[in-house]
Order: sequence, then structure tokens, then C-alpha cells
Amino acid sequence: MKIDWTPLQDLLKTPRRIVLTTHVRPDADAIGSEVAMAGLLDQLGMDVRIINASPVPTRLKFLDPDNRCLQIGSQISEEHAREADVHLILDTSAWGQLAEMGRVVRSTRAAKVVVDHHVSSENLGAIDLKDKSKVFNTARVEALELANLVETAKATIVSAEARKESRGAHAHRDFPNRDDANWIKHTLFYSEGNRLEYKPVAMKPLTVETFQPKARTF
Ligand SMILES: [Mn+2]
Repeated sequence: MKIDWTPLQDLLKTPRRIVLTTHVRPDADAIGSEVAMAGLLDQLGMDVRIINASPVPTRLKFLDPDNRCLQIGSQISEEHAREADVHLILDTSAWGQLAEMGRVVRSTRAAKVVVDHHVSSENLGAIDLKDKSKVFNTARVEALELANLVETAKATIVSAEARKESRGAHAHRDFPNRDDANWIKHTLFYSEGNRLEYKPVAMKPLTVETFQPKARTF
């Protein structure tokens, strides 16, 4: 599905104040697309803020490491949320899903743009840039997987080279024998600086006390 991005490109020809927003109870594609779009717009020299009706769910906070997503009402006022040249709405095209941000979007004099992949018959009065096709970006996923493979390979190479013995599946040609005196330990690899640490192997069996049956009270 081909999207004509010209209307958005035209809006971004000059520096603008851009407010990004998404649907209530945001999920990973909502937060992820906001943070990614904010990064792109930063690079274009835009003044970018992300303002949502809902907070970022705890399990998705890793997607917003710089805490860029602000919640209207608690972290930023409705008036400040309205101060924008462009309101860019991501991952929704329905008024109901905008909740408190809907009031801002309805009353704004700024340009409105929707970038979405959902089917909706509602009109937000915005430039619609929608792709409802089922094709997703496998090239991107494959690139991420390759990066993970490289990282795992690096951890394996660095850790194995440092282990001056052979043990089980680990075979070090310069050290063909097992060395229990020095190497009964786990290797921990840290990617920053390819640092290694070691952790003792628990040799004593662990026991867990049995829970005694009792009434369930809350
Ligand atoms: Mn979503």
C-alpha cells in the first residue's frame, strides 16, 4: 500500500512545534511509534512533545527511557497541550480513543495529521496517512534479530577465550583438560567494554521449606 507522505513532508519543511498523541491505554505500537517519531522529528529540528491521555504502562516504560511521554492533566495542562503548530495523532483514528486529548485535538487551530493502521469511519478533520495492509516490516525485525545474534556471538567468543580449560561442549585447543581447581564458576558477560565477571556455582543442594496448610485470609 502506497502512502503519499507529501502533506506531512510539506508541514515539516520549516521548524514547528509538534505534539504527538495516541490512544488511551496505550500498547506497544502506540508508545513505540510515538517515541520513534519523536526521535525522527528531533533530527529534523522540530520542537516535539508527546502528550497522551494515559500514562505509559509500567511494562512498556522500557520503550520510553527518557520519559518523554507526558500525561495530560497530571504532567501537562490542557492549555499547554494545545500549544502546537501540528498535532500528530498516531495509532488511532477514533475520537473516543483520544479521551482527554480529544478536547485538545477538537479545539486546536493547529494542523492535524493522523498516521494509523486501523480502519475507522470517523473523521478527525485531519490529513489521513493510513496503511491498513497486513504487510509488516520483516526487514526491520530481521535486522534486530541479526543484531541480537551478533551480540550473542560476541558474548560466546569473549567468554570462551577467557576460560582456560575445556569442559563439556566448551573446547579450548590450548587447554585440552578440565580444570576444576580454577574453573568451576559461571561466566557473566557485560557488553559494555566486553567485561567478564564470574559467579560461584552453588554446590550445596537447595531446600525449600514446605508451606503449612492454613486458611486463606485477605
Ligand atoms: Mn495500539
